[in-house]
Amino acid sequence: MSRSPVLRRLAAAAGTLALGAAMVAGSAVLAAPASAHGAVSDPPSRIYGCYDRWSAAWTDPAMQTQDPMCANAWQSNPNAMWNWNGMFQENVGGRHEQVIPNGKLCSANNPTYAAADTPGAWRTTSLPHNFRLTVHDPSNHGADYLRIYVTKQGYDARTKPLAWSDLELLKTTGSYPSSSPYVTDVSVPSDRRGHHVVFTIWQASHLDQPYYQCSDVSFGGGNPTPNPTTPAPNPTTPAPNPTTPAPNPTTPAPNPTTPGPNPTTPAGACTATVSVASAWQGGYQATVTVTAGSSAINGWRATVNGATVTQGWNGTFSGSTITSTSWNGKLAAGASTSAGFLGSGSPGNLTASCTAS
Ligand SMILES: [Cu+2]
Repeated sequence: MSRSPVLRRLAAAAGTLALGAAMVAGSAVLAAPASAHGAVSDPPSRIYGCYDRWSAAWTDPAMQTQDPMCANAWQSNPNAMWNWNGMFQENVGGRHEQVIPNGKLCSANNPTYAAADTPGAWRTTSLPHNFRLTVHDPSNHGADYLRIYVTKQGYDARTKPLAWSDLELLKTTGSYPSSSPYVTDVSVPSDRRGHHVVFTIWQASHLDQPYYQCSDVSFGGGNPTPNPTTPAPNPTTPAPNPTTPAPNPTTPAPNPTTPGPNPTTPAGACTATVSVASAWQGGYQATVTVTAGSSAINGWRATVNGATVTQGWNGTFSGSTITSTSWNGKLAAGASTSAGFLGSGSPGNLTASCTAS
């Protein structure tokens, strides 16, 4: 069998990855994840599933043939896989369809997880039309509700990025106390056959912090959709630098804290705080929370002192200065929004400041 250029390139990248992994301590890639948040674990959501199936062997070239979409996701951003539990937005106010654009549903509109939006031969979980869905949440945030959708018959998960119009709402649950897991029984119309996507919104209770995730499932007895044998799509980002050590997920994650509005902040001003959501050897993930003062603001610029930002989201980043985007710049008096970033090195003592515009 002759191999396509893409397959050859992937094989070469895997060889590089394997070399890189051999250079770092095995314990770095074998340990349990940091646990600041949670994910849909059954049927496994895309990023969680890739983490769960491959974190102990993420440099194994077999992933490219056995689980090609996971191979693409791991190559796109290994940090995202170790942070499988962070697929959320904040302060959405229930406006899920306004905040998450079509084509970005499976990443929670979080660029860190962009690979999850790529259509393709994601590995599916075979399910009956009545099944039980589980959200695994080591941080015990509780849930205001779980909202569960399934794709309409005819939707093709292998070719089309998921849009809201592809979904049929199945149920919205009541609330759950803050003791994970959150479990609900789901009934899918019997016309669904083959590869479908179950889309779940988990509205956590500790903050206005909804999580968005796609689980690839297969309905209908027999073996309607064999699991992947097709090649992964062209990686859009280069393979990770083999000399970069794998993130070490053994470091416990501090509980992120989000401050309330500060009543002493003057009109037309803002405050910013920074909290580290999870950390590992050589890097960390942090959230910057910006809060308007006693009057509304039209935009903001926050600077994180002491951070070396490698990747950010929900803002425009220049070094460690974050400028608000079109969707999170306008804040009512006392309202908050957040941006996030991956930093290199140790987080140390981070502080943040804010200027309103
Ligand atoms: Cu959390």
